[in-house]
Amino acid sequence: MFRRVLINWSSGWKGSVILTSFHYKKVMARQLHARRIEGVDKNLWVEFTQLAAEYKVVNLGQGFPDFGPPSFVQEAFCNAISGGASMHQYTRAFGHPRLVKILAKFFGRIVGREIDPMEELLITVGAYQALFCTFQALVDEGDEVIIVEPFFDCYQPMVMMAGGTPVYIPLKPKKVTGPALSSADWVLCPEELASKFNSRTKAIVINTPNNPLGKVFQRKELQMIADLCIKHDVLCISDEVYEWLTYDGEHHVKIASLPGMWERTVTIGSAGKSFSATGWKVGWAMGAGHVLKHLRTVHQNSVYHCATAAQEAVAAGFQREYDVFGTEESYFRQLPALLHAKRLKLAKSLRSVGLQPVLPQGGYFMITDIASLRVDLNDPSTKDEPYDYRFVKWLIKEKGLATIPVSAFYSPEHREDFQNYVRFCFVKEDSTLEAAEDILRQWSIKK
Ligand code: IK2
Repeated sequence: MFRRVLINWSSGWKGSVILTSFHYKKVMARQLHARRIEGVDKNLWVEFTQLAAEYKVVNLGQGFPDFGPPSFVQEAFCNAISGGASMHQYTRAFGHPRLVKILAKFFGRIVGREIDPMEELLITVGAYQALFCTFQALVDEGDEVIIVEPFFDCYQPMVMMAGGTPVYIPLKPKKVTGPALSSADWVLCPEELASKFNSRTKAIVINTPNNPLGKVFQRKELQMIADLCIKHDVLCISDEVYEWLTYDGEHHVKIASLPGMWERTVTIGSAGKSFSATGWKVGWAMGAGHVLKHLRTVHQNSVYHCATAAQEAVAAGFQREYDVFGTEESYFRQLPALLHAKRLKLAKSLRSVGLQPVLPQGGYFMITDIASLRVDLNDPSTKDEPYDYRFVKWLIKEKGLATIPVSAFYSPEHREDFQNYVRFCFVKEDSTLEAAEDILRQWSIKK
């Protein structure tokens, strides 16, 4: 079979060629997709959420609570929906006025400056879209973006889709003898970090508290990053979606609050994580007006607008939290207290079957080394995958327990060094954590 194809060269030449059907398919396949999506087609969450749904599992995989949001935000959502026609129509494209105003007031008190609600905040479809707008708006072809490993997996494809080059710097366990038992033991090497900055560096991405490790960056560590950003005139993208979730007296510090950093930091937040309502997908980007205006350009030309009623409910939630901030009544105090207990419960279960989890200082997750389990994985369909991918698939299929492979949070360069860890989400009902413990125990008895 032959096919005639019309060609329109950029030089101005027009004509046609005849191709065999084999070459025709290749040419058409090459023409169909944009080059910027090459190499970013795989997605961890799509793959593992689907697999967990196919099998009947106890799900400690993806990071969402299996309990609902607090009643005051649920009521706020119901009130918004029954509150009149305007709640069902478009609101301001860059953020519902009530929401940006209360966020400006709320975070203004934390960063110790007046925040302009209209210029310095952008409401997005979850933190995910805030990240997308940030990378699209600020990263150009040829720019380098430093990413601290382990990292929330979407940073890498988002940098690449913007035409940038990711440059990685891994957190490494401090103690070289014996396993690291706290996320605090995982640190950046100052010299190695400094060596990553050069004239092509546009931005650095940090995530505190970190997903998947649970590290909460200390003021000293943030100051080291801030000094390098200022010295090299580099932006900082600070993903702080777990900002309320710190344990054992740890304290979350916003890098934007350090001297000289407000002007160069985009801080990313999530109402889904703040109020245990991940399905609402309300997030935000916050930063200086001269930076945020570029994010608005991407937003207005892509998503344009986020659900009005969800924004209204989140605004009511933040208003309530503003009024009770720092008191026992505050959800931002109650949630970490609840999760602290769940985190200890999960750590105890993992230890009871001989595992040594890395105790997180913050966030939703706990990672543990699985090398000691010595599972003989003989599924030929996964033989070319990293060990943790194969292990997690086996655990889902054979034992009915869903977790997430940690090497997915590393660059291809460093993935091999971290393929003996898996991540557990502990933001689950106690009954779910107990069901997971039962699975682990049954299995360890049989071994
Ligand atoms: N940034 C980080 C660090 C996140 O963890 C998330 C949500 N992750 O949840 C998936 C998982 O790790 O199991 C986001 C951003 C996105 O937040 P949002 O849901 O508000 O878009």
